[in-house]
Amino acid sequence: MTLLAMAAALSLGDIYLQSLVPTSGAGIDAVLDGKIDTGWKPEGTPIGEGITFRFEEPVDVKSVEVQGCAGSETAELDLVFDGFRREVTLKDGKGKTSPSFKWRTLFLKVESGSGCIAEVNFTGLAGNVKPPRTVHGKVSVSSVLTPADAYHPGYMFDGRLDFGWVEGSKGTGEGEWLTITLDAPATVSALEIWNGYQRSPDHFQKNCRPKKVTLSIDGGEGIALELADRDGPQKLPLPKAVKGSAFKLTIDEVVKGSKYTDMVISEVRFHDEQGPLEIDTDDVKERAAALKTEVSGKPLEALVGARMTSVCPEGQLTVKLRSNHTFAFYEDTTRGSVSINEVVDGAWIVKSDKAIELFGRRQKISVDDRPYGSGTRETVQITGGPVNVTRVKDLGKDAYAKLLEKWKKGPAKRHVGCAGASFDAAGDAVVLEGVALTGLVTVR
Ligand SMILES: [Ca+2]
Repeated sequence: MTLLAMAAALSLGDIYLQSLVPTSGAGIDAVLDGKIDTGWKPEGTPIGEGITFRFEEPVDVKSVEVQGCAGSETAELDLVFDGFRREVTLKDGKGKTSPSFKWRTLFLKVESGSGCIAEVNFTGLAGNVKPPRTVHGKVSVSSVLTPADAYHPGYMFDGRLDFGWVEGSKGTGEGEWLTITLDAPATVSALEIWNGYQRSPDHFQKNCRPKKVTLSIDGGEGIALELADRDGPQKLPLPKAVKGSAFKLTIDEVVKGSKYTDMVISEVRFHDEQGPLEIDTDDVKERAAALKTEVSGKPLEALVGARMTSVCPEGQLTVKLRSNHTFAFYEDTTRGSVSINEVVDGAWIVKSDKAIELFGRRQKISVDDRPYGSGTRETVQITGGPVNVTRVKDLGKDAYAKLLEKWKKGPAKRHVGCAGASFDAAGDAVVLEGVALTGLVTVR
């Protein structure tokens, strides 16, 4: 062993991820516990589901090795490193890839197979990769914008940068507060805040974000802190580390949004002497349980967690509504010589037995490859609104015939131009109709 190798071996420690977030499903820490008999499995249809691994700093790994659970001997995965996609095939349950660049965020996406992942191993790092360190606590806030399922304070601690707490009082958020009460006291040396609404630059600009805040620990004297007006994380060191369990953050001054008066914080983390500390709250789990109760016995129940795809091949639409109130849909269209790929994701809520509402962002990539075409263009915008969700058979023959007539005159015609879209063939299919989302889909 060379001196360098010895030094490296001696310095082996644990590397804590900043975030480890599954799109759905519980027990995500099992993919990093070193045991092949424990694993993570998404809820519902596995295709399109996945896990986000985000490191504190860019990493230079030698390889990423994935081990499927027993029964997942073959599967196709996409490993997306900071947006760069590598295909990985599990053979005899194993597969790996070696990104040849530094990256910070990996999205492991299931393309086929059972979706059960037993282990993910990162080689070439000076330590073992671990889930974020956590401390359990409760959060309360001065107000929440309606609907709370889209904006509740638990979203400040869910590891997702695109979900946050949105206050719901009149005004622009000055005087609003949040309190975090930890089960066990922690010695906090800094706060880390993802300021404003970081779902997209559009969301960030249009909503209010804190500028000056006061932190009070266990009712002690307030510590004044100031945030920069930018997205990404920002670490706010305290003048000295303070041990406590009740942390109250009051918003004293905001930067006003260009469109909305709502103030947003996307993510909050503590730092103690060992590094970042994630706060584990029950909000997201409780709301997922409440959603299951809400849709129980209703037509929506069969759709939650299921993968819905277009009835007609030309439709090119895939929709997923998850029980944790997140959704994603993918739509590919062609207009003349321009091909358009759209991904829409965000939060969804139940509006009624026959309608949902979406709150999200639309990421649109259009490609025009003609010699004088506009090339590749990418835009991200706020989108959402109500969407009627009705089974064809519940709509009835006459109403469905009227709908077909209307759709055939517009862009939705590609959803109904095939034999499978006839009333008799499409009985169990679902009509989705709204500004952000329209199509005829079925669970496959
Ligand atoms: Ca969040």
